[in-house]
Parts: sequence; structure tokens; C-alpha cells
Amino acid sequence: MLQPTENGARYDLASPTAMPNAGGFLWNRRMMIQVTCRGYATAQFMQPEPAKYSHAPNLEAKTFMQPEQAYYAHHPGRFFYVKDEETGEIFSAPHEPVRAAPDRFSFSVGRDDLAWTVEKLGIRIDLRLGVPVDDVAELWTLTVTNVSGRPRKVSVYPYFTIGYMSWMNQAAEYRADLGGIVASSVTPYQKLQDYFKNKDFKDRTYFLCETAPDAWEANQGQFEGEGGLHAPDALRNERLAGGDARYETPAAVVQYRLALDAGATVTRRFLFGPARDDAEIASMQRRYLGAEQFAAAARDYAAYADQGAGCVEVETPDAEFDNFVNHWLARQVFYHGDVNRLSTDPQTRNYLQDNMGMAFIKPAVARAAFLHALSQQGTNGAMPDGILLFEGAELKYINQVPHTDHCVWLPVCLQAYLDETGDYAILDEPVTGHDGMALTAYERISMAMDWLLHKRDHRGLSYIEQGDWCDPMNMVGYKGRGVSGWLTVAAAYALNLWADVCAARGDDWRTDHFRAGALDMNTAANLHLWDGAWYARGITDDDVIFGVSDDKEGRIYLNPQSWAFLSGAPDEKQRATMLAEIDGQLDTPYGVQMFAPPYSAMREDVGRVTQKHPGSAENGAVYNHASVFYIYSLYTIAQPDRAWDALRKMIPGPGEDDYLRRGQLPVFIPNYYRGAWKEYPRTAGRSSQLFNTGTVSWVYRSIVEGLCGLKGDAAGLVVNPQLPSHWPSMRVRRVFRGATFDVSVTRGAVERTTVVCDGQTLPEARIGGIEAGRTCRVEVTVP
Ligand code: CEZ
Repeated sequence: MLQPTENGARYDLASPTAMPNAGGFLWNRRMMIQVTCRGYATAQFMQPEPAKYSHAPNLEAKTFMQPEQAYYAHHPGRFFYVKDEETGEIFSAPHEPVRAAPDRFSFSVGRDDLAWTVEKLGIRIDLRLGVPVDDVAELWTLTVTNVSGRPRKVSVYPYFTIGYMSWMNQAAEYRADLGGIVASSVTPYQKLQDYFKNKDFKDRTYFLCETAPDAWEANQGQFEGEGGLHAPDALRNERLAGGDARYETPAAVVQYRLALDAGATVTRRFLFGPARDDAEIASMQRRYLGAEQFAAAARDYAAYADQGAGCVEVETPDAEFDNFVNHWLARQVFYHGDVNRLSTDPQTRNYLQDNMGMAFIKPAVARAAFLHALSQQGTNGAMPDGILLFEGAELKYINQVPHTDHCVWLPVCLQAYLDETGDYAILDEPVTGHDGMALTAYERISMAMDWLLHKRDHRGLSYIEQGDWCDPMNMVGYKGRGVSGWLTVAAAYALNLWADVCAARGDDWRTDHFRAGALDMNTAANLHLWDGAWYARGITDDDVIFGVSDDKEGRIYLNPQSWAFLSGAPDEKQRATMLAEIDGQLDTPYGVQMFAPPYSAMREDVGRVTQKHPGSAENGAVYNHASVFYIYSLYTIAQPDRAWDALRKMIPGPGEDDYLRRGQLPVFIPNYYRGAWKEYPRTAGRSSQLFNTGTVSWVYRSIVEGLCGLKGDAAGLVVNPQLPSHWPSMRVRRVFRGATFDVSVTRGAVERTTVVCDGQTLPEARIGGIEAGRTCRVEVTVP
């Protein structure tokens, strides 16, 4: 039903119905598009805020990308109807809206394109979608082949949704001069100032055809008629009627009437996207619409995507895992780091973590991002809720809600960068803030650490205000007293990391100061939050401790445990009970739940998270971001088997049952899989299909530093692979500071990890003297 092809460079799904919401995504610096195997599409572009050129049939609220997004007949899509001129039978490729059972189907996700092959009625339709690097456009290639062995007459009708563009003004018509259908609109607004803001918007949507069609229709209602999208009236006629849309919903439909000899093939190319005016449409047409232009765009795109190659390649006993790591993981990390989820004001924690991932891919980008984030620090050391990336960008939505965790991410994410690059000079970079003050990055992060120390209550626990890492945990501390257990240990971890940095600089005063702060917070956590077998999630405004054994719902949360492992709060005995409780209460076949049991109703002293559907998102899903914190923490306390188990469950497959349940191809990690494994077993494991997630940078880090155990330090590469105990060996190709290490790891009769580098046995499991450009053979033996 599904399998890797081209040595794992692609993943193919052979059914349009087995995993109906499975899709793939493409992006560039200005746009992103996610398309399902059945042909529904969600696309957005930046101007500079996210906007659409292919709309739903009603006015859509502007919101972030949704998990488990629902599809429906008139959902924006890219459909290709085919009609047998002799019999009148129809089908549509990829599958919607006709939903005729195909004789053959393949949806193939590649790094740089999405492709389909659909065969029905003796006609084969091949589709390919690509995007350019620096413009907003979809490049579609349609190939029609007569595989019936006899001459055929067919009509093929690409149907591209334009949808409800505006309640103020929308229209569409065929433009012979531009070679396609052009819809125009005015983005609706009411405030005078918005006129000036919107004036240069790309309010047109074009659908251009390289080959002039035989007929067309620009009026959605006229095309569909009484038949519905699955059997549109317009297909009953010999030719589309050539209609226009005048304050009516536009659609882009064209018709090619083809007489095909047995075996004959024709190819048509289309360009679909937004533009400001006719001149821009004409220039897009010249730049992109043609065989050579498509080929050039594909080459350019491949060069762009090549920049996202990561720094490890693995060969383990698990071929599917290797495939994911070697072909897909770095791509998703690069997506986050390069375009910041296509937002103009990413949440500070997302921006820093996405750039933590970039430290393994394009460290220069991460460096600039850390400094950019610091330039927006408040004079009191606080980090803002979001980082503004463009002149004129504003903090919106969740970034208007006060969260108290943002400072934590500075040392946590920077550490990965320092380890990967050894670039300690970044700490001495002057960073000018809002206030015009030029302080070094080192001083600024120290200020952020002092802010964390300061934002604590009389017990020494961290205030939560309206949220911490968990966005919707907004009512624990909104009256100003509630505290976060997770943040307390996370801050302790951050302070410890920072104390190490201070120590390496010989800054004894700060080292002691931050180390003492961390100890104080760990002590406070043990005193006030330890519940006998695990740490509580927090204490509310009204002094109610929660995330504890007395709670019927939300009894045990994963995050406070994972970050306590990182902060060093628990002793060995505590660690053992925590791990046992996590195994018993949170582990599922689809990963480790963020907490359990999920909330079934609003808890007004916890907040919005309890109102989400039980088992979805932060309400007790296998929320992969939380799950990977756990995985990362497990590697720091030498728990390779638990770490591997949770890591493997993050990737769909390899069994068919598992794929069907998750409903997702193993080409990205979604933000969650449904939890509530005990309460709602039917839906447990289902993918959110949302590929925006802080998870992937941590998965990358966990693989590099934990599983492969090839982490940098100030001057070298520390070697400490943590294979799951059932693996006899693995191989890793690691690119580090310009050098390449071909590492083979085997289990052997040794007491501690031993390393042989280019034939030389090293005195300790650490490779020094890294020389860029050199390739070294490394043999590692682990106990
Ligand atoms: O957004 C993520 C945030 O981007 O949720 C994480 C948080 O750490 C990330 O920074 C955990 O809360 O507001 C909501 O209810 C949403 O559910 C967001 O919390 C969530 C969405 O998954 C983003 O698409």
C-alpha cells in the first residue's frame, strides 16, 4: 500500500482511500502548500502576513495552520476531470471530487515535488506539482496517456479552486491576452488605514495555460450547476460555456478536447498563483510557463533544498528509521529554520528552537537569529512573547498573551549551537536593544537568567502568568500568584547550562550566582512539587497543587519529569519512580502522552487546555514536542532503550496497521498523534497532519547527540553512542565543523566506549584536532 521509492528519496501511497488525509508539503521563502493524496490543497503566501489565493467557499477567519484540518467537497483543491467523449463517463484525478475507484493510483511525495499517477477508463493521468524558489506560484504538469490500446476521444478539465475571494469585489474571466483565467478581488476591509496597508496586495489569482484550451469556465456556480462538484453540469456539454464571474464565486476551469491514438501522450503545463496586476501575471508567465522554465525552476528548487541537507546519515538495523532520518527529517528542520513557519512574529520559543535545529544545518542562520532575538529583549531582561521579523510586523494572537518561559530557551538552544560550531565568539557580539543599549550577547543572556531568578514566588517557584511552554495553560496563574512546576525545573536547567558557559569564560561570580540559583530552584521543586513518585505540574493562584496523584484528570504530566531529569532535581531513587510512573501512566503504542488522564471538562484553575477535546493537542495527546523533550532528557540520563522506543513511535510505520491508524506518510513528524489511549482507543494514534512543530529540531538533536552520540564541545567531538540494547551495531556519517567522520559503532566486550580514529586508539572517547575538509574513519566499540 505504501513504500519508499528511488532509494527512499520518495514515498509512494497506492490508495486514495486508505489514508485519505495523508499529504505532502512544499514551500519556499514566500509560500507553502500542503496537498492531500486526494487533491485537496491548503496554500498560503506572505505579503508579508499570510494570505490566500485559493479560498474556501465562505469567508475564512485568518488563523494559524490547523491540526486535523477537515476537508469537504468545496475545500480548495486542484482537480483534473476526465471525460470519455464517446461514453460520457467521467473520473477525476487525483481522486476528488468524483471519487471514482481508480484502476491504478499512486501519490508520490518527493523532496522537491508532489506527483500522482491515476489510471481509469484506459486513460492515465500523471500530475506533478513543483514550486519556484523565490516566487509565489504552483507549477503543474499534466500528462495524459492513452493506455487503452485503441484510439480515444477524451476531454480533460483542470479545475483549480479560486473560491470566495471577497465580499467587497470579486470577478473572473478568461484572458486570451494573458493565456488563462484571471480572477480579481479587493481584500475586504473597513478601517481607512487598511486601505493604505492593502493597496499593494496581490488580489488577483491567475491560472495560466501554456497551451490555449479549447474552452473554459470562470464561474463556479455555472460549472457546477445542479450536479454538484462530483458530477458538474458543465461536463455534460460538449464544451465549457466560456462564462465569467461578476461578483460571483470564481473558479478556474479549462477544457482540452483530445483525440489520442493508442499509446499517445500529451503534456500541458499550468501556472497558478496570486499577482498584483496584469503586468505581474505577464511577467510570471514569461518567467515560468514552459518546459524549459519548469526544468530551470526545478533545478533551482533542488539547489535550494540541497541547502537543507543535515549533518548526519545513519545506517541502523531499522531501515524505515534510516529512510526518515536520511531523507526527510533534515528537510523539515530546514523548513522551520529557513522560513519560520511563514509567520512574521514567531513565538519566541518557537523561533529559538527552530533555530536550534538550524544550528545543525545552516549555523550562520542560527547565529543571526539568536542575536536578532536578543535585540528585542526588554530592559528588565525579559524576552518578548514573539520575535518581529519584518519592519511593521506586530505581535498577534498568542503573542498577546503573557507567557513566562521565553528566557529559558536562550541558553538551552544556544548550547546546541555552541556545541555544533564551537563559536564562542557569538557571546561577545554586541547586541543593541530597543533601548539603544549595546550589551554583549553574554550580558544579555545573563540578564535573561536574572529575570528568571527574579520571577519567582516566596517559595522560589516560577510564576506562570497566562502560560509557559504550554500555550493554553492560561488560567493557572492569571491572578498573579500561580506557579509552573515545569518552568521551575526548566529554569534550573537553563541556569545550570548558563553557569557552565560562565565557568568556561572564567566568570566565577556569575558561575556561582547562577549555579546557586539553579540549586535553589531544584531544592524548591523537591520541597514543594514532589508528589511522592513524580513532580507536580504547578500550583494554582488559589494554592492548589495539580498534576498530582490526587487528581482524577491531569494526574501526571510529562514535561516536569523530563526537565527535572535535565535540571538534576531528582536523585536516583526519584528518577526510578518517575520513569516507572511514566511507563505505566503515559506510554502508549503511539508514543508518550503529554499527560494523563486527559481533562473531560473545563478546569477554571488550569485553563483553555482542559477545553480541548480529550486526547487532542495539549489535552493529553502524544504531543510530540513534549515527547521529544522526554527523549532528549532520557539520553542525558543514559536510558537508551526508553529513548529509542519513544523516538521510533514518533515516525509512522513500519507496520501497515500503524500507518492506517496514524493516517500519515512517514515524510514528516506531525505536532501530535491523538492520545487518550485508554479513554478513546478508536482515535488514538491519529496524526494531526500538522507539520509545523518544534519537535523536529529536538529529534535532530536527540539523534545527533543521543542516539549517535556525536556531540561537539569547545574543541572536539565527544563520542558516546547510545544504541538501544537490541542493536548490535550502526553506522553514521557525521559532518562536523567541515570534517567528515565515517563512524561504525559495534557492541563489544569493553568496559567503556573506546574510539579508534584512522587506526589510532584514542585515550578518551573524544576526537580533538578537527580539520575541516578531512574525512576520518572512526571505529567505536560500546559496552
Ligand atoms: O502551538 C504550539 C506553540 O507554537 O503549542 C505549544 C507551544 O509550546 C508552541 O510554542 C504547546 O502549547 O494556542 C493553542 O491552543 C495552540 O494549540 C497552540 O498552543 C499550538 C498549536 O499546535 C500551533 O499550531
